[in-house]
Amino acid sequence: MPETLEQSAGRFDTVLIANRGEIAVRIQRACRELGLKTVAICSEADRQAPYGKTADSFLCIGPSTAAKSYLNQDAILLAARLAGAGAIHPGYGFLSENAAFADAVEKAGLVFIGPTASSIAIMGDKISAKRAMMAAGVPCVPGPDTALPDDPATIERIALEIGYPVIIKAAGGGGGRGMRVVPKADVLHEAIALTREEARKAFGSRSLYMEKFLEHPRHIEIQVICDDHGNAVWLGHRDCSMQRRHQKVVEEAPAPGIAPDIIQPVGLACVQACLQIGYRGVGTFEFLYEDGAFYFIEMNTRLQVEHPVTEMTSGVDIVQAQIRAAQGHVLDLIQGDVTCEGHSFECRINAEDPGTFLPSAGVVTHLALPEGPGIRVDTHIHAGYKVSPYYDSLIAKLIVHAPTRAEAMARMREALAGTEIEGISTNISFLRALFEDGPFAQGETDIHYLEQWLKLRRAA
Ligand code: MV4
Repeated sequence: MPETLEQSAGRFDTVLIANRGEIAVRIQRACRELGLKTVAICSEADRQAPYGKTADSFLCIGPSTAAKSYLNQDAILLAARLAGAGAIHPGYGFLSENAAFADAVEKAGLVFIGPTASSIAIMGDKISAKRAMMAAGVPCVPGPDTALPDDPATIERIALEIGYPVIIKAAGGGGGRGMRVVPKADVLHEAIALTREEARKAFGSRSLYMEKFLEHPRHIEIQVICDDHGNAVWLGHRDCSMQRRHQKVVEEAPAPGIAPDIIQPVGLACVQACLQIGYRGVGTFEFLYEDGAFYFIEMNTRLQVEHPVTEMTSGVDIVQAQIRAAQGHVLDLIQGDVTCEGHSFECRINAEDPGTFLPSAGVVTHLALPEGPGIRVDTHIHAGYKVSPYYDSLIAKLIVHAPTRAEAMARMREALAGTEIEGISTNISFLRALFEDGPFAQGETDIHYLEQWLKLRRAA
């Protein structure tokens, strides 16, 4: 007899969390709330981490270097087998967008909490991603959805058709890696040669594509969640323009100043794209937004660092929804149920030198975290915690929610004032200054704003 829906749902009762830090804590909480048992893994540097003590089982899988622990696919699969896990949650970073890993997890008879390996592979190749989006009616940056040919004359013709300035991007890149702006025709071939060589070295593929270069866009994301039964919804949008060197610093939901009737068709097109490619779980569509228009650039097939701002405004627990989708459950909300209430900000608190931005390792000697209505802190640290130099410098996420954007900003100022971290350097003073900035308060900032602001502050 074929499996019924209810029999296929709940395919696992134990989840191995293949990650560390705040997101390991966050995923563990969601698993417990769903009645699932958890398996924590760690590297030697994280042996003392509290997330190990709160899990049902805890295994050290390798040395401190991520390549030998959190990126060691065989060690993670072995740990899952030893601990009796039926599923693996990859979190973000590490193996979360590795199609080969998703495939290996499924081949081992476990559930990968994320989309299929084939969805990950389609979105990992930025040209096939763009083709899928164009086919679904998602607005894209002007430029072909095919790889650049080798013939110089054809390349010149494509650039002229798009119109300078153009940008050359590696199909295997993304997140700001492997791209080069071409202001005018005289440097076109040189730019292509350089980017090809970088792409070959960094991504093992010389495949490139060309787009119109947008000079002053904002970075706006649309969050989707899909089940395995042909249901998908979008949960609203975020503005992630406040970034430095492709590292986001502050995120907010909703993106300020975007009229609902402008973004609605874009959100629906994202949902359509998900249905067309058979997408499962959570996903993020990244757009550039300039002069009132949206342009798709990339899709992220993982849970994102900034998911909390969407949780605050939509009321949906995105991590729980993601796990339930992986269990085979039917999505328990329809588009008509989705609302956006109030405004949310997230500040990423990093252990870093405020002047040089270099990571700052050491022991947290004193810690005070803010609390109160509309304040949430996602963190894995405590007084006495040792911040190791091996991993990302993110040590906490400060999230606020309030009825309006102005009130949410005031609440973040209050939350930042109540945050004290001693023993290591952090970016808290810099975040406090940013929340006093006029243009930011007006919601008038593009993707270049923060770097310009830092330059002015250094000069002052
Ligand atoms: C662009 C662009 C302008 N025009 N594409 C950088 C990260 C990667 N996701 C895509 N990126 C960009 N693509 C076109 N056609 C400018 C950027 C970009 C950027 C995008 C989002 C957030 C911050 C950014 C910082 C510099 C450049």
